[in-house]
Amino acid sequence: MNALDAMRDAALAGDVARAVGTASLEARLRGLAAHGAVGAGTGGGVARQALCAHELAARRWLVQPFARRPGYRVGIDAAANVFVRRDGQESMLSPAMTGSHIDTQPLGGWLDGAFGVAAGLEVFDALDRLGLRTRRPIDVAMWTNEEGSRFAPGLMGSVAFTAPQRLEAFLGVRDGDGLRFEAARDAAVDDLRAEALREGWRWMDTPLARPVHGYIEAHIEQGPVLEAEGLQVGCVSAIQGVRWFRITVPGRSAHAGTTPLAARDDAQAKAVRTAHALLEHAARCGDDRLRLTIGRWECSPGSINTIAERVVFTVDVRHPEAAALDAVRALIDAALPAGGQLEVLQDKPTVRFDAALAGLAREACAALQLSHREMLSGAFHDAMPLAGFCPSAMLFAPSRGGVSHHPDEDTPIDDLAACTRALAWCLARLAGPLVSSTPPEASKD
Ligand code: HGY
Ligand code: MN
Ligand code: MN
Repeated sequence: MNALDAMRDAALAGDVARAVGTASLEARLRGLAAHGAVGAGTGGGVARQALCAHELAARRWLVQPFARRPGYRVGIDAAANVFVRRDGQESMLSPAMTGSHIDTQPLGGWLDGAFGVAAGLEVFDALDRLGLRTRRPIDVAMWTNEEGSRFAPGLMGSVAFTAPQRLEAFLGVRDGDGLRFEAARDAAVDDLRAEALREGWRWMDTPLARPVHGYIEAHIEQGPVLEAEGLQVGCVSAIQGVRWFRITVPGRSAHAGTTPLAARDDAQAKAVRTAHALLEHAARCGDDRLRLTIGRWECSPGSINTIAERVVFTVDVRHPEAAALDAVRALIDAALPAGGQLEVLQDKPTVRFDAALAGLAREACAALQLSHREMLSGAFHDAMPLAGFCPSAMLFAPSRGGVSHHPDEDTPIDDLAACTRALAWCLARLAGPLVSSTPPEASKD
């Protein structure tokens, strides 16, 4: 590409970025939050776990404005990932892709994942406002079950998309009520296909592992760094490694009042000792990059006056270096009580993003004069499996107080809009060059 074309593309990318609407972005985010909102508005948090009724309704709601708009198509794949496609001039080319997830923690915030999907759809609206068409198609993905809190592991949708052979094992995973992921997946696919038939949506086939030209995801930081440094955007260079374990400790239930300590086989006492060894390691190892969390603890029979016969608890450990994760694994093996069971639910090594695409993110911030820095992601994201599948990168918006996975999760809308503008700039370049075209009329409804 010659210098003149590059300058023209950068100028048009700036136009697309400036066509991002703060009000329309906020309206879409607040409308999305209403699907599963606890209490009025967004302050009470959002309960929209993977593939529950709220999420299926939210998927239909997000897709609907585009599904009949000329130049757009919709699809859902075998992992129930939903895609909204904006056609390009050369529609056979592999797409530039963005997106994130709209499933939440059992009681999460209104922006985790939701922001990346809303930002991608806002870029579509910005391109429509300008009547511009990109060379490549652009897909906005709504990945299935990123959180992993209903069905473990997390990232099921994006892992299955990038490695279809993994889907089979996911289908048999059950949630706390014993429902198989396969049943929830089937219901989600049927639900969207039925709506598409009812509404006459323009449909497209979306096979797993179809080629993607590049993937860039916008997400809230979910940590304190950007806010503390007063920066607008994080250009993410890597995501730290994460491992999830489920530990089952057996015991024998007996009477709390009559059973001498020496005669007990107390699952609770044994599990607490194991958990304490892990927490002590995290507290005393002197490595403040280590993140170790015991998030779920189930005890049976759970009666105040009966010695526990079984405890099941989870460990979530994160670190940029595999050796630190290995050390925790070795400690678990050593501290596991006799008869204890260890299941590895998730083991994802640190991923580094594509240097050129991470550079484009920084170029976008410089062109748009957005204060920014390069940074590591403490949380995992759908860009993690995508990073091993196609050139990938991420953009972060600040999180107020660094809070996430909590109803207080929040980000000033101007910061969300700034990050969306950076995303728009990147997508315009990734899917470019841009040409003017008759803007797809807004859908009649
Ligand atoms: O747990 C995570 O890192 C992500 O927010 N699901
Ligand atoms: Mn997320
Ligand atoms: Mn999350």
